[in-house]
Amino acid sequence: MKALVLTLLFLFIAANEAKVYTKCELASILKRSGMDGYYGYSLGNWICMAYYESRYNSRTVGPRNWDGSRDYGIFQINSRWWCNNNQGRTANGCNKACSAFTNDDITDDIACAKRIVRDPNRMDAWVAWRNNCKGRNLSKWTSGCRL
Ligand SMILES: [Ca+2]
Repeated sequence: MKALVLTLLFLFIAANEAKVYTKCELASILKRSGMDGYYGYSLGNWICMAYYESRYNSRTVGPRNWDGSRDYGIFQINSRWWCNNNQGRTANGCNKACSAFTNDDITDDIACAKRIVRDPNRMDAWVAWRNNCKGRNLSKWTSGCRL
């Protein structure tokens, strides 16, 4: 019985183990994906945004928003506008299931972030970016990284 409990506990922990990127790991991936300067936003903006949105955890699912939507993944992509979580209305602008934004492959998350920033709100779409990164000196977000 004890072994069973321990096994279940282990499986539970393993299933919930999240991929948490390091700052430089993410910086390198985003740079390779053409995010440095994308729509005029330097790399530091994207790293800073991801930090304050998800702490670089690709499996983050946010709490329910006022409109019933949720935010998914490393960039906290919203289910009302950008992905479908089968819970209420969605414009599904990135034409994706929200679950695609909670795995460890952030290729599609990056593609969706590029789509989001092309909208008139630009990076203001990310409240955490607006509150913590916008207009600031962002050099620390890429410092110490070999890019
Ligand atoms: Ca993904």
